[in-house]
Amino acid sequence: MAELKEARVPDIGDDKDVPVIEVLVKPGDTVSKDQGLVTLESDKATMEVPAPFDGVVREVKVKVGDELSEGSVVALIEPAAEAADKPSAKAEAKPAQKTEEKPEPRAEAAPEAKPEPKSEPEPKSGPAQPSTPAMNAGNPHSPPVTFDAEALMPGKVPHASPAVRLFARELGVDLGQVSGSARGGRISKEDVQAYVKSVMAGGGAARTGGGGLDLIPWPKVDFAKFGEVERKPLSRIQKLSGANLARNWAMIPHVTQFEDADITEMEAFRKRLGEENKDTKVTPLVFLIKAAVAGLKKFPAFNASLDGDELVLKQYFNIGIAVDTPDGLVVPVIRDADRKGLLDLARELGEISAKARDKKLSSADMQGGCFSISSLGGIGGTAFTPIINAPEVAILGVSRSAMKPVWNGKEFAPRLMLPLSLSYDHRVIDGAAAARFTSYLSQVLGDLRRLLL
Ligand code: CAO
Repeated sequence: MAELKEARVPDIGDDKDVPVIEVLVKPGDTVSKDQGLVTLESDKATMEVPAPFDGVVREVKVKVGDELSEGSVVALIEPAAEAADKPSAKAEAKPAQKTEEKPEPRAEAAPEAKPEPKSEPEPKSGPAQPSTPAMNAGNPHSPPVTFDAEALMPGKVPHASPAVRLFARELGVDLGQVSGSARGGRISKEDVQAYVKSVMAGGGAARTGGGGLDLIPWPKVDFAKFGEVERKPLSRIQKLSGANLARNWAMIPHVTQFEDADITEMEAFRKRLGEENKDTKVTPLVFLIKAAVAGLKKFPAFNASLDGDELVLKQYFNIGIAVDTPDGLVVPVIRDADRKGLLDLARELGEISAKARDKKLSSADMQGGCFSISSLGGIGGTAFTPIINAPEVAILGVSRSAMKPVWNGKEFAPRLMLPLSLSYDHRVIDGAAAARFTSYLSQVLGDLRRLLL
């Protein structure tokens, strides 16, 4: 057996007594030069101690929790025959010593090398190596390496070993988005895998692209422990709408404005219309579509979408209608609602509702919406907070009308009141504008002649 050589912790700058958090090799492992032997984690960063040459690990001298400083022996390695014959390999095998040479700063570790916040520093050249920033343990001329992770990655520095960082980088995962489940919140390979799975399943949508919500993992409960359960897969629509709703809820700053509209006169007119047009079902919703269009015309910010730093103001009036189907919620769109009369709208509403329930909607039927209405009036309730259908900026929720005593200045009079709940994107719409919008809707529904103005 060739002579065993020591692999030692190289110059790691000012860091001392740095704990071992991971032992990456065991006796008998064949290692190549620069392959990580153990991972150290200081207050600022994690770093690997690399093998100084090719060979076979014969003894590992440290365990997790040991605290190491420059020169500490990590392992005994039997150099590969070829490497052992090379004088340079022998030199490399010497214990790391401080060099008198003026060190050149390494590009990876230099504080001036400022990558984008939260992005992982890429190796300067060649294929990515597990050791970032590499410590050349065997080269006595290697400069001291400073591991100022804050300078490399300003803001939150995720705790993860270089191998996990490499793994994440290969998958394009921003470790800032991943919650660590290992000791001290450290991110393991399994955490990265779980994160990728949740994103693929739509559950991670809220955690990406939005500045990083630092959410704790979803609770895992063995429900069967507490009683009998049945498992039922989500429908395709539920999966799709769930992912959209979760993103919209997490990314849009929602505020909901409530208002009651006096629809006593409107209801009388609706009943008359119904009697005159027995083949068409005229529900309060068609009046709401008309009133919404009038509101969008008067308050163009509600008929807008955010596109980066710009607001896209639409000159058309397509209204999405939330339809409840046995498979979940869908939102078909009534196009050019401004050009359609109440009866046309009533017929179209009947058609799209039937199409939705018969699963015959195409994706084109659900595109191009400007503003949505979600009516639970046929079911009940007094108010709710609808979730905005991005990239729209507002949605109108409608609850069940009820007869209420309303003070008319002289006495309480019975009036049919319709509860409205307007959720809006506060990045685009201010509270005052929302209150004006709902007041306007209430006025229009209270006196339909206003639609003619
Ligand atoms: N107040 C009192 N009664 C109302 C009402 C209201 N605000 N809105 C509707 N009604 C009445 C209708 O007039 C109708 O009465 P009749 O049977 O006596 O004619 C009855 O309630 C049922 O109406 P409808 O629900 O069939 O029709 P609609 O035009 O109001 O709504 C549709 C159509 C497709 C929007 C609705 O069927 C639906 O799916 N609503 C659920 C939407 C939803 O799930 N939203 C939640 C999204 S967030 O999870």
